[in-house]
Amino acid sequence: MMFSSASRTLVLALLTLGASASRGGTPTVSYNVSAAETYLPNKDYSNEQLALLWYQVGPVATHPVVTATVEPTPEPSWAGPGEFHPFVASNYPEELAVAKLPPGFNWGMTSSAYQLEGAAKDEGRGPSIWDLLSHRNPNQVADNSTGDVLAQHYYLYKQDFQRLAKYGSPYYSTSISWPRIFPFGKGPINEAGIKHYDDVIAELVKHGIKPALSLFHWDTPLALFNEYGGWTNPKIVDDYLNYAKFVIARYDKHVPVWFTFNEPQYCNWQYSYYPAGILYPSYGIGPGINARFICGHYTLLAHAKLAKWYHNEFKGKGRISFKNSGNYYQPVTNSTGDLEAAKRATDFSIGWFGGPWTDGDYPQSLKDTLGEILPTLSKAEKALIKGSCDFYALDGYTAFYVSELPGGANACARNRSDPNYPECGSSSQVAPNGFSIGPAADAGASWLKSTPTGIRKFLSAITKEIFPAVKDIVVSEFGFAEPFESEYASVPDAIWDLRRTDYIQGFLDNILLAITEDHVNVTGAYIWSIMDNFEWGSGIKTRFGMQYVSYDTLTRTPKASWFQARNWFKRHGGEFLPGAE
Ligand code: PNW
Repeated sequence: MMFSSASRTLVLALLTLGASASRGGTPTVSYNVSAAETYLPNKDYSNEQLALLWYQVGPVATHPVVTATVEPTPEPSWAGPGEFHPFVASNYPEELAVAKLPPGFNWGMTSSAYQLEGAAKDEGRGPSIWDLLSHRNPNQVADNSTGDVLAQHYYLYKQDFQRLAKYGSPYYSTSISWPRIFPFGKGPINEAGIKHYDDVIAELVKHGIKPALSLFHWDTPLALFNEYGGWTNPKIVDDYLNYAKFVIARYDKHVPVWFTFNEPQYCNWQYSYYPAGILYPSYGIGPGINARFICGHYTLLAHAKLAKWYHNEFKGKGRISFKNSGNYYQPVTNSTGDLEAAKRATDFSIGWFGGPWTDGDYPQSLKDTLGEILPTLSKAEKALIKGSCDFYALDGYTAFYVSELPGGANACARNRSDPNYPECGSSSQVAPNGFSIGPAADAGASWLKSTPTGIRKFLSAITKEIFPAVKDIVVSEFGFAEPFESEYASVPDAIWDLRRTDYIQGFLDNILLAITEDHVNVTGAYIWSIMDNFEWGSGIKTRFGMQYVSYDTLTRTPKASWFQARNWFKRHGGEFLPGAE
């Protein structure tokens, strides 16, 4: 096969498997050393090792037709809707009548590797923990979907980028799949995976689309989880650096924006609740609050090490940061308790990873509340973290009201069995007047309400109060899951996504108001997502795409929001590619 160097370990080749291959069955793996074959020093064992990893996942589906890279066909001429129903109007016609975006404003669509590529087992890719979780963990994914096939972007990227070029957005933000390049997370390199990404980057460059690339979007190589528990073990830092440096060295010439990590806050749920019987590290700690903060710790260190290497040693050409999952927390009243609760909520979400903008350390409230649960940062580590981001990247989707707990935060912070520990505040998306804080998204994204004025407040709060050191902020993701979109029997009905269209208009308007009225230096905005994809625990039924994906025919159809966004960027002086329609 396509591994460039042989792995010398025989350990996994010695496994005798007695695994139940059906979805939901608990795999049992017995180690039968007596059945070992003689170790042959010149034999490449990586294919056996890879087969064993995939055996742990179980049978992987493939698309019946699209199994190789497809050349693009001519684009249909798409005209947006609007003859009998207008687009969504701006709520700020006077303030924004002549408002223009600053020159060079970065904008475009987004996606991530596992959520869009499909072709899960093809061309030498190793499994990530998400292959295992989606296949093996009952109730992990609400609609039982997996990332096996999806929109087959792995083979249809040429068509997808041709469409983006016609759309004219100058940037495209996506991620590289670590286990496509290093199927075991480290060790042998998969040449086919590299060739694929070489082609992907070349295709973007051909169209003049600038890639903003995330090196990690939650798809930890399964082999590293098996070996040492993924992000709960310090070994992950070097393995990540080895992979990330390889990718940067190869593509930096063409990549003006690097994200070391997508939302390190994912440690909250990925390492709190992972099913210990299914993800079963042979080394490492089990799920829970310790794992959560250890995961965050090694993620922050890995980010800082890579970013410092990027500028100081590698002398990279681009800018580097990580994407933060952050929502605006509004205190319900101006009482001290509510104000403190909102501050705590912010500390525990974006403050946790705010070191690059402060003294490099964790917020005091985390240290006081978590005690020995929170790893300590040495002086040298703090120095490494401080200043390790070139700009602030905010994935800011929604907003919450926050109030003080009835017993106060302090009692909770001292009591680890309090159900609200460690955040020790109460957050809600129901306003005091009984309405939800904004119109709700699909039930599969129950955390998401449309709150456009929240993003404006948040952009000011981050740059003026929370991290005044931030001089440049990018909204690296925002987007909406139209309620019930998968319920429509007809695509023409589904693509009139009025609530998403309203969300996009409102967010863009408020991002521009933050620039023109509040003087916040917002330098980019990226919409999640280029097309419908795998929404983690909600699967494919919850759709975030600006294009509708018909999973039977693999057709992508632009929705009304796609046109609304393009009209908005045209009206407000957004830059378009020369070939744009
Ligand atoms: C982001 N929240 O995740 C991720 O980067 C994407 O992979 C994901 O598909 C997208 O948003 C939509 O969910 C988030 O609870 C998940 O506030 C949850 C939250 C925010 C972002």
